[in-house]
Amino acid sequence: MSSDGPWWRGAVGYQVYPRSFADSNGDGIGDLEGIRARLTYLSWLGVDAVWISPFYPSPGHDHGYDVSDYTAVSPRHGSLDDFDRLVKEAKRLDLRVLVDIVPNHTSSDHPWFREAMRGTDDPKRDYYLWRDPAPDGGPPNNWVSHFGGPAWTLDPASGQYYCHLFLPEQPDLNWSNEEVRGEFDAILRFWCDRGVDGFRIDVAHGIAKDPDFRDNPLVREITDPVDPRVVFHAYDHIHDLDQDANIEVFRRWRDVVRPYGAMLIGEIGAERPDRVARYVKDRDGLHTVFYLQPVWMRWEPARLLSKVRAMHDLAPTGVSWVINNHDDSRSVTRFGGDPEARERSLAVTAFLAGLGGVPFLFQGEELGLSDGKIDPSDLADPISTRNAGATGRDGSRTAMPWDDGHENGFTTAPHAWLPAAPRGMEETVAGQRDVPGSFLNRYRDLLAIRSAHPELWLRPLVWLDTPTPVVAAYVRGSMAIVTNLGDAPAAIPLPLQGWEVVFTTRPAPVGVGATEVRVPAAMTIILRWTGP
Ligand code: TEU
Ligand code: CA
Repeated sequence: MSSDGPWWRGAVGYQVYPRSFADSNGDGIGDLEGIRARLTYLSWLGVDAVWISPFYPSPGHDHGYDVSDYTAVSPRHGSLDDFDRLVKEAKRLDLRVLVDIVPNHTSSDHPWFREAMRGTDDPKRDYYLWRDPAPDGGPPNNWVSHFGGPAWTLDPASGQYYCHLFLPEQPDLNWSNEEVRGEFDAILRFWCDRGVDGFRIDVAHGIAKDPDFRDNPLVREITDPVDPRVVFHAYDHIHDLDQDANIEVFRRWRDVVRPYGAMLIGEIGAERPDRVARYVKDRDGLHTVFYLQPVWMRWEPARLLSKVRAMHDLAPTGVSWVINNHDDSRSVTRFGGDPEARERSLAVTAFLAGLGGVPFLFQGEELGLSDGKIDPSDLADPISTRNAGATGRDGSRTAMPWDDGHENGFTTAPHAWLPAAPRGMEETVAGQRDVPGSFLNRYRDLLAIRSAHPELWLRPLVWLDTPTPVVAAYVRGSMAIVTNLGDAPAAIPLPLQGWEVVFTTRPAPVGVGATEVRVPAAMTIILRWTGP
């Protein structure tokens, strides 16, 4: 990391899904104390910041993304004292802590919603989005929930519908209400005062809604009515997502966190890079955005490279780069599911590592994990439990494999909250940590190289011409990153003579000639110019 500029300049983040990281008290559910005890591992790995997915009180219909109290810790995951201890240990290790803030919706168990349900005159009624039925008595418009069915549920007592872009148990807040805005200012300050270094903002692109609640246009045929994501993506979400008013809210948040030096990272689920870039381009709202296209993709290397390049060029320091998170299949599974897919994942990560912004790993990505294997009767994600036959998000959420003991060292309970097939020793931290050249050590080496060469994020980036769209290369100062995501070796022309290879994602020989470099398939290399 550099001492110039904000703390996150040059940093690398790591996402912890708290339910599945480490269980300290043997109840099968990961907790804050489990995370605290493993921070030395993250420090050894070389990450700078840890983003912890929600650990707040929650009925758990969406595994914590249905929050019933924004300023407390769920007993399921520990206590505020545990949180304070975690922050203290993080500071000792020079790690930053980011918490996940869920402003689009609360849990239906949140006291605000319980009050709002008392009737149309309740002072909290306007904290949420209520509409009268359509003339036929049905939902007020055609908006659909991400998790299946309409985005509206009828409250029989008042005869009105409330809006929910996710589960009926996740009613959407009304962000045009000034009091709602004030509540969140206080929530952000609460966590900043407790020592957090920033926030990952859930569904940041969804909080404001069209004031007239107009229908979204249907733009694609609904090919699979069982899969809520197929249904959701058949609409162009011009009225329920990505409204201009979102950006205004984040300008206000920027003012709230400025005195603390805290970072705002938005989860922006928009598809087009120009729409995503809007949230960071004026440098007065969010600091960075998650660009999710690489998390949603199967192995389409040419498309991946062109999307990423477009996103980078629109926001050269404004992207938190990810290829994995808790919402989709792991990249190793999406990229083919075999050992070669692991190489593809690491090659993509190394390519992203020099693009500026803040790269993030998702727990277990550094081990080269593919999706966990779960018995269909144990599936827990509402996408599968509420839509028979749909593939949910559980595959990426199985327990972190620490060693080859009982439940891979995650818990002493008979099994984890999300039971899954055990992983072999070679997939665990213990099985890779002391093995030079292991997948884990290659990740660690990549992070060390990045940190040792600040030019990789500080110097201007210049793209190089490449022979095919599955190859990309750029130079930053005296460093160059060349990626070959094709299935065959590629020769890439280099400017100047005198490059030396400082890192390769896989242990394969690289031929550096006078005017070009030959890179094997599914591999990224980092070069340094040492003079002719
Ligand atoms: O996910 C939001 C989400 O579903 C996006 O990935 C989606 O594809 C995009 O918003 C399209 O609009 C977040 C959390 O990461 C997820 O775990 C939660 O279930 C969800 O919000 C609801 O809180
Ligand atoms: Ca526990």
